[in-house]
Amino acid sequence: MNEYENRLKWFHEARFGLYIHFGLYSIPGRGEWTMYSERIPAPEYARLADQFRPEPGCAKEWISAAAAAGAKYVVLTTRHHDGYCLFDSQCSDFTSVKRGPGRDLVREYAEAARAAGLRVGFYYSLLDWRFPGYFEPEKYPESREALIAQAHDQVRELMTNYGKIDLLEYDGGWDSRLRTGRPQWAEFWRSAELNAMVRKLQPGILINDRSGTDEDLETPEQEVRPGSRGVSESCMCIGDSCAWGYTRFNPNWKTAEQLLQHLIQAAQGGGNFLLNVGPDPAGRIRSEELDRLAALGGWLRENGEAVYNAFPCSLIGSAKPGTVDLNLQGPWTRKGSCGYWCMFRWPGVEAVAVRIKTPVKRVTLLKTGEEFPFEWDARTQRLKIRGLPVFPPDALCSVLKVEFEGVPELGTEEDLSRWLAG
Ligand code: JFZ
Repeated sequence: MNEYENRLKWFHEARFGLYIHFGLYSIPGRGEWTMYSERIPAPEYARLADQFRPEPGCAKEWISAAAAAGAKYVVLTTRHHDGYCLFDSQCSDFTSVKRGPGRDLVREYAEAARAAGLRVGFYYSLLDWRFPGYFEPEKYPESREALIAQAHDQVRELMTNYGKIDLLEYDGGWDSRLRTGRPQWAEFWRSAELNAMVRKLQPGILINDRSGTDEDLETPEQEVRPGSRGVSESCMCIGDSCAWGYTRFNPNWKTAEQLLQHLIQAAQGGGNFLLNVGPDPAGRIRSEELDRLAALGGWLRENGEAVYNAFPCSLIGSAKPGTVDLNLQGPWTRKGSCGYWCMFRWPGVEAVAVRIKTPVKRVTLLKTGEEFPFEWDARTQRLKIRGLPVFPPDALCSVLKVEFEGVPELGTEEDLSRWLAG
């Protein structure tokens, strides 16, 4: 195992994390981009801090929700694009310690997560809308330099004052007019230097690629997709067409079935799923979100073996949620020589998988261990599982665990018409 794989070990074991977007923007309830999208002047926006009174113990509630969901790590917005820090910062007065609740919410969060055995992730936005030098760096060079210095100083604080941090998720590395690419972002923020400092302070940490340098993780948004450079962590909102931060009148929620399909899809690609909640101004996670998290947790308690530390499987059966897939029942994940056939669409009493090259030893229903008779032969490469229940044994997704004689391999078909003759 090389050094990178070693650092990634917990990440693969985890597969599922809870993302928390919390800040002053929860008060208007129109999402975390409100300050910019409504062009709210900085002093006016800052007054939200005086109304910001998250309930005591809210961080503990986030962590219980994450644990109940079966998530193995959490990521909190320590500071979003509006510049308001949920932590104590020496280089800013716009923090939850100095203005508003008078509490270090990042500390409460990190302590609660560790106490519950969850890995700790910090989201940090490099850009800060309060700086004219972010929008017009040539015109306001002093502001630009102050912004970059703030990023370096605050990342240092986050990496120094809160114990062991497992994951750093940068965001907001782009330029305000989206004219440049990742190499230019890295140059602007002096990201190589920044990340060298982070790794010195937190040797085991995983870092995403949004400061412009490649680092450890890619973070696709609102879509589950394997990484092209590094390992992927796909992040997603619980609703569609809502924001990441609290969206008071959220028009549509994804179902627990859809969310689970995304999670399984992530595992099938060898990556993680980071599912977002946006607590309300009191810091409470709303019931629509809690219900979905609990449903996922219930499923994971019985079927987690198919997801935690599971890796890609070469067998056919991938169905990307939100698309139509005429091929079989759903994706396979794999651990060693075990395949986990995650059936989004239960087939009824008989399930058939094709192009199975590796001999099959045993087939069971993952959640009960009940064994089923099967037929497989090397000539047809068809696996036929019989005697299954008529109705899906799990309302969300039923998993058949198939034990093979080796790592399952996909069979080839040189004459694609051969099956016609039997
Ligand atoms: C960013 C933020 O602007 C947003 O508010 C939220 O925090 C989200 C998690 O991250 O939005 C992005 C960042 C990157 C992409 C898209 C939206 N991207 O790479 O496509």
